[in-house]
Amino acid sequence: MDALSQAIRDLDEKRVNELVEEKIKAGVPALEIVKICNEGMVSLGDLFSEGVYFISELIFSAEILKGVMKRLDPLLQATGEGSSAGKVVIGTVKGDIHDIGKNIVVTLLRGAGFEVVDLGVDVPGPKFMETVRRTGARVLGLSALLNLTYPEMKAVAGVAVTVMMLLTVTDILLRAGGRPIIGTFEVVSLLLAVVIAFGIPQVSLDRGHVNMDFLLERLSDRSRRVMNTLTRLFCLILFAFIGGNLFNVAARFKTAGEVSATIQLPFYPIAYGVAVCCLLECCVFAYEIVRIWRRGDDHA
Ligand code: B12
Repeated sequence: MDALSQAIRDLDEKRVNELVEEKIKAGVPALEIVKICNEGMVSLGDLFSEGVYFISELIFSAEILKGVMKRLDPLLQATGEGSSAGKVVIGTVKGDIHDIGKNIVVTLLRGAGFEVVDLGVDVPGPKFMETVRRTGARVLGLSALLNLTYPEMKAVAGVAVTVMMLLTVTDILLRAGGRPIIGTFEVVSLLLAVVIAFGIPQVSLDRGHVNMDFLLERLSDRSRRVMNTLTRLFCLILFAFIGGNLFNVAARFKTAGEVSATIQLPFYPIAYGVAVCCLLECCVFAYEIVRIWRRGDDHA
């Protein structure tokens, strides 16, 4: 572990600041310093979940990191190209107040020329949807560090399903009168991608997928855990592969300016959203693997 990560984990604020200065002087990119700090925060978080640290230490760690971010912010902003790249709505979902990571993303997006509408923390699902509609933003970023908040992401999927249903029903009714809503098919197809992508992490966490328990139940406890670990690992690799590829596809859509046939909806924001959700799904699988071995949850 890097000395800076260690100093963060040990809550040694003075040393953290010294090491950050040293790294800046040595020409280490600001984003790389953030990454190193993040490793320290993850390790500190583990100590918290093991009961070694308490909430007071967590709060102190946040203060240390906020100090570091104050120093790094101008450097992060300078990494951008400065062109106007589009509008992004972002926020931390309801029930969650973690915002250090989200603020870094905001800084980077602004630095890269995006116009960012930051809704802050503890933001309810409908507020996200309303802001996207009002601002016409093409990218929506949801930040969530607590597992408990996945239902809020599911709520975004829920709103998308409702819009799909209303649109479809209205379109059918208007079609009867010879006045269909142009573009219904395209909007519904894209919303379907949103529904699947934003719903899938919660489905995995709830184990809402189809399981073949009747086979697993015949195995010994250890073999069952190994089997469960292997399936999660396989899914993790699969989703990482799909997510990675989708980022490339989204970038290609963006460069090529790919839009839908009738109402010219751009494809790339949806592709980016689905890619991010695939990576989130990887986190769920990684968490499941830890859970299988940590808590002896053999049916995980
Ligand atoms: C600091 C911290 C706090 C601070 C937060 C201060 C703040 N203003 O943000 C305080 C003390 C308030 C806090 C409170 C709690 N915390 Co806390 N916290 C942490 C800790 C140690 C670090 C988080 C952090 O800032 N990391 C550094 C940043 C740079 O990384 P990041 O947030 O991951 O962000 C990066 C990426 O995720 C990504 N990213 C983030 N957002 C977005 C958004 C988009 C759109 C994109 C593309 C990318 C992106 O980019 C960022 C830059 O690389 C983590 C440990 C961990 N493993 O993360 C626990 C952790 C998240 N906390 C945890 C818990 C349990 C809590 C509490 C419930 C504790 C309690 N008993 O009260 C409360 C919950 C309060 C609430 N309702 O939200 C658990 C969550 C467990 C879980 N999975 O559900 C963790 C994992 C600790 C642990 N191992 O147990 N916490």
